Amino acid sequence: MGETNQPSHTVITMSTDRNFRAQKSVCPFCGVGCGVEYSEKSGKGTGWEGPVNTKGEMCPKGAAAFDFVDHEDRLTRPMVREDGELVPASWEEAFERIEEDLGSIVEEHGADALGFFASSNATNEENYVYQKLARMLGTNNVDNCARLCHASTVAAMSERFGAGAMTNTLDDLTEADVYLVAGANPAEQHPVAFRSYFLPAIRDGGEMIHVDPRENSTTDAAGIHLPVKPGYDIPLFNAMAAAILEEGLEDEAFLEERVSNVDEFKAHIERIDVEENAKLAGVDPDELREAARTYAEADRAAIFTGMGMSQHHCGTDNVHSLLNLSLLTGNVGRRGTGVNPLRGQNNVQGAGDVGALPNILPGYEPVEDEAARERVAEVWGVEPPATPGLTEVELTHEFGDSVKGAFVFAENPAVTEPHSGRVEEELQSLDCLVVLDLFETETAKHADVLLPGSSWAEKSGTVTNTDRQAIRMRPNADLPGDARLDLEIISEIGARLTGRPEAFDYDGPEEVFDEITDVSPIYAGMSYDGIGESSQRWPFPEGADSGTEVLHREEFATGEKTAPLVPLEHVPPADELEEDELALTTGRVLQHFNSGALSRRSETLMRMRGEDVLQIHPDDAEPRGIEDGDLVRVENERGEVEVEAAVTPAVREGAVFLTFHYADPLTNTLTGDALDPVAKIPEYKHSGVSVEPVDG
Ligand SMILES: Nc1nc2c(c(=O)[nH]1)N[C@H]1C(S)=C(S)[C@@H](COP(=O)(O)OP(=O)(O)OC[C@H]3O[C@@H](n4cnc5c(=O)[nH]c(N)nc54)[C@H](O)[C@@H]3O)O[C@H]1N2
Ligand SMILES: Nc1nc2c(c(=O)[nH]1)N[C@H]1C(S)=C(S)[C@@H](COP(=O)(O)OP(=O)(O)OC[C@H]3O[C@@H](n4cnc5c(=O)[nH]c(N)nc54)[C@H](O)[C@@H]3O)O[C@H]1N2
Ligand code: SF4
Ligand SMILES: [Mo]
Repeated sequence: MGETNQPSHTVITMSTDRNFRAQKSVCPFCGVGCGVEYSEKSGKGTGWEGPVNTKGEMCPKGAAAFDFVDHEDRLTRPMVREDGELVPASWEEAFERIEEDLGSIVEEHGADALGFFASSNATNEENYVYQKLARMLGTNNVDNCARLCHASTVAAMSERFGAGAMTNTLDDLTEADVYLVAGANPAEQHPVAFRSYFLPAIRDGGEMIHVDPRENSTTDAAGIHLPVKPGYDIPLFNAMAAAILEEGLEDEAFLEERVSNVDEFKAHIERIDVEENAKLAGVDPDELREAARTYAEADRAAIFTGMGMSQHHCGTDNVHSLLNLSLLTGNVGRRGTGVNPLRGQNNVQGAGDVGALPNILPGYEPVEDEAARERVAEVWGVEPPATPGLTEVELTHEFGDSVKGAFVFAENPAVTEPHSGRVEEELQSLDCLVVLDLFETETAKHADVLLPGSSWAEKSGTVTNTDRQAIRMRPNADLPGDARLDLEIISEIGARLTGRPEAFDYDGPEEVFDEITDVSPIYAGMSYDGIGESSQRWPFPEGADSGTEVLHREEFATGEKTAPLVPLEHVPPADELEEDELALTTGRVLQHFNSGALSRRSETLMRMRGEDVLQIHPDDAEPRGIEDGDLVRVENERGEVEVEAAVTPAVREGAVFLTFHYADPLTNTLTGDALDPVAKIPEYKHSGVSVEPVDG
């Protein structure tokens, strides 16, 4: 299987000559989806002129994308746990152990006693075969870390617009006059999209409004910054809606034609006091009004939304509050407008598209839909189960109870799920944990079977980027040691566990992609060859010439002409702040990536940004006797971490900020169990903590 990879061989030590070569592939990091390939000259990643980075642009992570590929920590042979220790094993021994251990759990307790963690870091083909494996075994317990990411955005947008994805494309968004960026920091997290698409438009006269408790590199480009208190976005956006209605800036014609529930919404918003809500949200009322005017008066205004909105226990309602603004002002269904979630990893969009979610089949067809299940059954020979499975954090919480065994593919929940102390105990309580990764991660330390997979640089397949473009990856290196292709490993496990090898007998990713186009209506018109060295965008129905760029033009993807306005109330954060406590919010920096499994293994990136620091405002530091560079203890009832303080007015007073890129300090020790009731996304962006000097 695979285009130019060797079949797996028995070399145990890392090969020094991995036959690195340049072939057009896709950056393994963020959802922008830049074309990256190996450079003979530098031994680093270099950009090719891809569908998104059309001039070959890249950020520092793209250049460092090969650093971890031949890192000495790479797993090069399977390991199985014997007498408490992970010891080397042959592939046959590892597969037999999985067959026996996961197989006997299914026999004894049923397939719902297993949990399958799919991966936003892996290709469409790998995720598709992975969810097929779970569903053919008889469980919908399959999810990916889109759950921790934009699950709330997808829930709100699917409900009202009928599609949980960017309404527009990076290209047409350069035509926007105003960018409202809420809870996102694209200058650091989506650098090429920011620098090549938005920044030129802003320099050309576009205006940016940034809603973020911190000033960061994105704020530098913003004319208006609303430093909202973490967790107080609904009062803020309700107040913007109220200011728009007070000043008569709504788009009456659009409301008439394309929007429902207008009167009820107006009645709700009329009761809102702009000044009071601004105060509650911690922002200046005049600036809030100015932001409302700027957004509503623009000919084309586009919203970008990120983790600051989605990762709250009211994440779905947070996003609803943005959808209200776009509908109220007629900013949807046209170029340069819409509501645009900037997606996380290079394939978080695709992992959901191909069905690695517990409630939907490939193409976002609900598992409860009998016709959709029958369509899938025609291709698989087995009908998927009809009841939605458990979501990622729910699954972890069931470990040791109803869920006895788990398969974790290319995720590192021991670092990235909330309330790490609890996660660690839960991982430990499984009868069998199978991990497929590149490294012996913090999660892999709990594995009973640890499988050495293929990195981005060794595989072929497709990934779907933030603006819905499927792009192809091609191998730039041979596999290290005895490692195998992820697709081959998942297919082998599928064949063995389901006892239906014919359903997992693929001649490489192209054949899998063909099956995806058979099963998933939104990919139906695409083809592997058609993508070639370019891209294809969904929705791409059978028989169409190309995919759709701007969604919801004449009607919404729900099939309705109108979408409703939704009245919303403020939802207080789950952690009530006790006296002296500060609101901890968490997030990212340019040089690191998620659990750090990859970025912490790049010398270049580590040199650019070493240890983690706690951002704290001078007015919060001073009374606590904290000075810049002091070691501080950050603590709550769930645990504590020690970290250096960076005293800076960049973070608003009352809030502190940590990244979650390190196993030490393990930031998620402090985050809590609260989940959004609809999307089941954790509240990563608000935890009550005390902060004090370590020697104080
Ligand atoms: N360099 C880098 N790039 C990445 C990643 C990475 O780890 N490193 N990860 C990728 C992934 S998986 C994702 S999901 C994306 C995420 O990309 P972003 O959404 O940009 O990620 P975050 O930094 O988590 O959060 C964005 C901003 O939300 C702000 N914020 C915190 N709390 C609140 C709040 O209550 N309200 C509001 N309005 N804002 C708040 C934070 O201060 C932060 O600046 O990035 C992707 N790209
Ligand atoms: N406090 C806090 N926590 C958060 C967040 C936050 O903002 N704050 N953000 C959340 C979000 S948005 C996300 S997306 C999650 C991310 O959570 P995770 O997905 O758990 O984090 P990653 O570091 O991306 O994990 C990727 C793992 O896959 C492995 N890997 C990478 N590529 C491959 C491959 O091709 N094959 C194989 N076999 N393995 C591979 C890597 O070695 C690594 O162990 O974290 C969440 N956690
Ligand atoms: S912007 Fe994203 S996709 Fe592009 S090089 Fe940087 S991390 Fe990779
Ligand atoms: Mo994410």
